[in-house]
Amino acid sequence: MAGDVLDPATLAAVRAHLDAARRVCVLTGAGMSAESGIPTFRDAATGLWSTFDPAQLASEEGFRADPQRVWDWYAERRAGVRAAQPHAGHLALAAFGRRRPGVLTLVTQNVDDLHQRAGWPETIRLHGDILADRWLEPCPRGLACDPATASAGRPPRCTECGNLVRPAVVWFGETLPERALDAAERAARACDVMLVVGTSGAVWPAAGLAHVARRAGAQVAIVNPDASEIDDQAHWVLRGTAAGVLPRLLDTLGRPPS
Ligand code: BV8
Repeated sequence: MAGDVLDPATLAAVRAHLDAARRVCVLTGAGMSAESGIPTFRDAATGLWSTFDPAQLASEEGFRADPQRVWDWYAERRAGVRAAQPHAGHLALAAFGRRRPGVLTLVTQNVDDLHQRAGWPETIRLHGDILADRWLEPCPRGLACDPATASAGRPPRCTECGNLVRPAVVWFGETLPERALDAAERAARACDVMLVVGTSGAVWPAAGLAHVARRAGAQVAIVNPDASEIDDQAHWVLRGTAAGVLPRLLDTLGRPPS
């Protein structure tokens, strides 16, 4: 938060690159939502869930093994997302994007809707939407029922064919939505600056976007209070939090120099 002790020279250097950039790609992870009260993914398996590996819960295998347990885990997380509000960092990113039309591409690993609620609806979602449902299987009868019509239950079940409802997120072992990943990779290749906020860099292929940007010649800056697995891709590291650093990085970057 505001108490972050940031190196003024690093802050000034990253601001100068952002100010001059024609294209900025921002990649956010679970740390972006932490100050809105949503536990990071690694922390999402605490309390009731502390005996489970989140990657096991966030998998088709885990869901098939115990649909009710996984459904309840998501129900608890969904309630947390609905109760959360975007923080100053989300608002700073959206405001920067609006002040500089055509400059910002915002890519998130997060499954919450905080970037959208902060005013950036065009956020590219690599790992889906925790607030949406989908069917576990293709319908054996070829029907196109709406998961919202499923029976009440934990999880709900299709009244026509017995199909289970599951959250519309990308589980471990599942491929990312092709259009989202392609758009994210194009933005990483084309950007002048990549800003990576609040990710451990542990999950692929999302973590690879920092490597793509670096290889393509972008300046890479990381915002994270702790070390991450992709720090070696950074030209600049700002050891602070999303809500503390982003407003100081972006808020006074006004409209582009005419
Ligand atoms: C796939 C939805 C084809 C579900 C999620 C290459 C190498 C190694 C492994 C693989 C590889 N390619 C594929 C894999 C396998 C796997 C993978 O990456 N495994 C890892 C764990 C080793 N990837 C996949 O399965 C992907 N699919 O590639 O398909 C395939 C399949 C199998 C094998 C090969 C190819 C699908 C991955 C998507 C999984 N779904 N989410 C749900 O949420 O329930 S990912 C999930 O974990 C989250 O969405 C999140 O994105 C991710 C965790 O990462 P972070 O966002 O970084 O969060 P984390 O908690 O780790 O870290 C938080 C960070 O925030 C920390 O650094 C912390 O310091 C910082 N922080 C804390 N507070 C703050 C802060 N920062 C700023 N401010 C703060 N206040």
